[in-house]
Amino acid sequence: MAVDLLLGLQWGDEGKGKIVDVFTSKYDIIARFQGGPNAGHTLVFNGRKHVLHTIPSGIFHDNTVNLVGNGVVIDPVIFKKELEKLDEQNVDYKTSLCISRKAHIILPTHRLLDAASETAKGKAKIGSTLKGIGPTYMDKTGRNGIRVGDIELADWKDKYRALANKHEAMIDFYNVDIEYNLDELEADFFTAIETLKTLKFIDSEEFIHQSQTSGKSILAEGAQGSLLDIDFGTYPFVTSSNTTAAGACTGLGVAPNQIGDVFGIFKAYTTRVGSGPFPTELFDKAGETMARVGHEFGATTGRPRRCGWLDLVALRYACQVNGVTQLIMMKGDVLSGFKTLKVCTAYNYKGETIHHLPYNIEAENVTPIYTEVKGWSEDLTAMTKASELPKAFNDYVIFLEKELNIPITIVSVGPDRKQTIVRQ
Ligand code: 2SA
Ligand code: MG
Repeated sequence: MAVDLLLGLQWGDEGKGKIVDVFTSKYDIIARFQGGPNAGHTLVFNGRKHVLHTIPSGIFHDNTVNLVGNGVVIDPVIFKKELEKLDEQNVDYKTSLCISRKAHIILPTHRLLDAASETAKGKAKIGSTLKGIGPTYMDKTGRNGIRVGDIELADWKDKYRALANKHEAMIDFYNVDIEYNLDELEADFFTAIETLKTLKFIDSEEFIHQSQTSGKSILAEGAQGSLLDIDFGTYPFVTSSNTTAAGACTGLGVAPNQIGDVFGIFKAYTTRVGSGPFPTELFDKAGETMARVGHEFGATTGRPRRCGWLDLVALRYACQVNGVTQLIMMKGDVLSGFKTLKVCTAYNYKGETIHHLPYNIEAENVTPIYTEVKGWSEDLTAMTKASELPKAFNDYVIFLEKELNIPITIVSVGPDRKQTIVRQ
């Protein structure tokens, strides 16, 4: 069976966790393929909020296998904390959670290097989540990393020591003020490694292949968003993995011709956390309203998210790069009460009107060109059927479908599992 993908099309925080949770009953396996504890996937059900970082969002369903794929980077300390939260809720993950032996491990010194690098950059910092993501992927591509499979081997601590020593020298090289006690960090790390070892480590590409052959349905769950992709995002203000569809192939071992539906998730407006260009960013009341009503704070770091109008130039680009087959629009409820809504349909790029994403989208080169559409005043949050949605809301959705030429099959009108409306 083909593997379906669920991907964020903007700068992350589109609501992937919620939709994976809603979709899970349709799939046998949910698999994460990139990123790590920089992700914050929020799920709300039975009146409770759950935030996952590394563990796939299918974990709250019985009978679903949750795979942490080879493309993911794992911080054992954060992973242990996530497991403890699941323990508190009596979630039995011993049989339903498995980890690829080829996933890379985030060391305490990777986190320190992330902090040192960001501090050294000063104003030019990426605004990373400081979870050690960049340095861990650097060691992966530099062929120095430690993988989950390594910790099953007798001599892995020698490799660890050599790498941690090198990292310490690199931290010194940055020559920035970073206080840390490596002995304490390592004590936590090695305890967490022992917890990790109690879980099921597998050769995940083989598992995926066998599952496909035996007719199991698989959903690959993306983290962050397409505009944070290391290749196609707003480099250097990106994360260090491929967040786009191709990342699912390399991060799980799925062949490109085995990809089925590609569900693309976007917010009815745009947000970004961390530094980097954001053409439709708002610095006025409208932006403040989106942030306040939409509770726009990072699920991992708590940082306030920057807000702005929907950018169709960027969204069209993300749809192209990912081969999106169905769109899911989130947070339409947040826009209730705006008399008119603006949608960016083109850019003025150095005086010329363009419809594609240029190499450089910094404010000095790009000014958004907006189309205004009518807003709606109705509260959408209690609506459960497509027939209840107000006309102006439907017109907004239809306008976007026409611009993007892809159907918007689901709209979400609130954070709860139940606040999800299938349109067609
Ligand atoms: P990193 O930590 O090296 O991956 O950071 C590099 C850039 O990627 C951004 N990034 C994110 N943007 C949105 N959401 C993310 N996850 C968390 C959430 C973020 C949080 O769900 O809210 O809590 O702050 C995420 N992860 C990485 C990051 O802001 C940098 O711009
Ligand atoms: Mg998030």
